[in-house]
Amino acid sequence: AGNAGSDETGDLDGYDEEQVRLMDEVCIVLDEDDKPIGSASKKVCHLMTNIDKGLLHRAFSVFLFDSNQRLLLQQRATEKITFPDMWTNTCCSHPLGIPGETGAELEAAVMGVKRAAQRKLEQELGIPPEQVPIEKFEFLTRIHYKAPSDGKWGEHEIDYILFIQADVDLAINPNEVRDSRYVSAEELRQMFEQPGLKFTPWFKLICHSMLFEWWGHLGTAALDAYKGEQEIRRM
Ligand code: DMA
Ligand code: MN
Repeated sequence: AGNAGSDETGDLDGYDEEQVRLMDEVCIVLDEDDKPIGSASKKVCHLMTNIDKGLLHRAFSVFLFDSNQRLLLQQRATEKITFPDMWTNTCCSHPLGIPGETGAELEAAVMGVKRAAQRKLEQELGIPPEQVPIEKFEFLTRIHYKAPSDGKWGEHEIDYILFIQADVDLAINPNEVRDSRYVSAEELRQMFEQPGLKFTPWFKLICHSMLFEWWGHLGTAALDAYKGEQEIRRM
């Protein structure tokens, strides 16, 4: 109980105290060409009432593979305000309006999301930053998508797709992550056949478009052709 989660409009009443606190993070607000046009709280950016008016922000999705080409998945914690309990890629979040994570031109923006990715891999999964050095991340492309969560909350993002191949130590933060597992491509395809499992909308979009093609080229020069795409994919 207590008032930690309350605000003027009561949007955050009843949610986990730590997740409510994180709703004060400052996200980067974008125009449709991924140019920063301002900032707004994580809470403001994820309310469907604002998304329905066109509010768009910057995000990233990390796909971490081990040296056996297996992808690390996570199941989001029950405490998450958006998309709780759903299976998804290794780690997702937002670059913040803080030094080092912002950027107007693509090159600076990519550097910013890589720094944010390293920060969140540690916060969500306990991965030591030195095991995921900035220069090991590969930027593939950007995906512009919109997805409601539960009616009140949702996503509307330009999502930077980052690959990294590294063998890491995990120390899961249970406030963020309920479960995790490494999967081969075949095992992930089988998970989609299991009726009880729910997946995040962005992970489904990426799986049903490019993921398996990219994954097939992991660790080979053929992946180079897919890196650093300039065009934003609209989904
Ligand atoms: C937001 O992820 C980013 C994408 C690509 C959906 P999230 O809800 O896991 O963010 P956070 O971990 O910061 O709550
Ligand atoms: Mn978001």
